[in-house]
Amino acid sequence: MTYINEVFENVKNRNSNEKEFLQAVEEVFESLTPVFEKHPQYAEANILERLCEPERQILFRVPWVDDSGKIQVNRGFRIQFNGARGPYKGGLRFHSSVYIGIVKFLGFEQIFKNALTGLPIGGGKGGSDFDPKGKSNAEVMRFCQSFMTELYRHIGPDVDVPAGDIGVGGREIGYLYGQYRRIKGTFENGVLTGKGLSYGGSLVRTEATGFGLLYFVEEMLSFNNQSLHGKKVVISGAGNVATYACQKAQELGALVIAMSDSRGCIYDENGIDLGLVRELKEIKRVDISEYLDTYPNAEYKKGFGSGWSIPCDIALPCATQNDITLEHAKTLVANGLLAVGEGANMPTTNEALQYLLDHNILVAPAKAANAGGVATSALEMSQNSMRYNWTFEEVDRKLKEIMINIHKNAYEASKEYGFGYNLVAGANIAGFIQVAEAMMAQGDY
Ligand code: NDP
Ligand code: 2IT
Repeated sequence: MTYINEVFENVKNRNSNEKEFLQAVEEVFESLTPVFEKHPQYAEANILERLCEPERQILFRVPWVDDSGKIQVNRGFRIQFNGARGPYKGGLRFHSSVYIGIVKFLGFEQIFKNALTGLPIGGGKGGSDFDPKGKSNAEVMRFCQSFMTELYRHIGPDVDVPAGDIGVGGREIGYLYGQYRRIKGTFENGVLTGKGLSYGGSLVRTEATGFGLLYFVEEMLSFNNQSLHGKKVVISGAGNVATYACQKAQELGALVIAMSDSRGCIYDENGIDLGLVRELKEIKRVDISEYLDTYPNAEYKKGFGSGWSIPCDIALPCATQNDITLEHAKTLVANGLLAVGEGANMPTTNEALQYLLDHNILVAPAKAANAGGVATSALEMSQNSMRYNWTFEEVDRKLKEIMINIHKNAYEASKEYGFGYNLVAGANIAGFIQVAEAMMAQGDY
């Protein structure tokens, strides 16, 4: 058995109940054979087994009082996966599906993504099985305060810097920071990113993941003599990543014809009215199907994943993991798909990903394509350290440069290790080598 297969068997045995984590590990390992052939020292140092075991896993109780006076209990997680390149960095996800396997898959992906940004950040992730849906503002605040009452002792601007993810946006980050400041008695705002502008947030952080995704996709298309102009785009999700992906796609001349939420998808062949989607999902927090009250000629397709049956040139999954299945991939390809840009983390199953690559679809993989969010978080940390703010244009320019650079590094790694133009393999390899080198240099046994 090769070293890589041997480690994967061990990881499977040790984490047999964590299917999302195993999926993420397998996807990375599939790219690494030529790397281990060229660098046998990584196997000698048993880098892979070390990489798959988090440096630290924190699990905690989060008790809080709901509006009726009843005490509720949720689970809190923070996984400090790999700190070889910098303070642990990665978001918090609040969603009823959160368990250790989800946090570990996200943390594992984050290690390589963060390395790809070229900025000094390690990999981590956290969250809770708390479901913010249907909770009052006061309940969300009390939950966030209780969550931070335990988390604060494990994080810090040079230790571990959480941010948002599904279910955690500007409101939640504000409540989390308020509690951190109250407990610590210092204004250490570099401890969280995605903050509001009034207390040290960075311009462009809100838009960064969606904008960065489109900068990356634009670069990938232009490298292949294509462009976004006039392309039909289907986006899944209607949250932070999806809305700013939609905005930038429209600005770059694409026609976004569909968006979705967890219950279904709206299809508007004249082009999605993003202002209305934002009003429904961000302000009113209602079902996306209400889009049809204003645009009765649009179509509503029930069910998660229903958007992938709509013929399009570019698919941008921006909702959650395992959104594009093999069946969806077959339909998309049969309908003439050109490219996929992964805004969400691991939105494509491994079988679907292989099918897309086998059919010469251009794939912008999540680790590379959605790295603009965390890269801008790192820029927020820099600004907090300097106690200074860059302008919107300055941060946006840096974000674009970073995305173009990630594309270049992923392509070059892919070419160097015999994968041609395969950004999935290239991103895995380029990210892995950065982390492996930092671990080797530090001994880190
Ligand atoms: P949000 O909570 O803002 O939005 C999530 C969107 O996805 C909502 O529209 C939600 O619908 C929809 N959705 C559909 N199915 C599911 C499901 N099963 N679980 C959760 N959401 C679902 O999250 P973000 O936009 O921040 O994150 C989207 C994806 O992007 C995630 O994979 C995240 O890890 C990734 N990501 C986020 C970054 C960030 O900076 N925020 C950075 C990099 C990646 P509904 O309204 O019905 O819940
Ligand atoms: O998946 C991700 O990269 C994020 N949710 C953003 C993490 C961050 O620290 O900004």
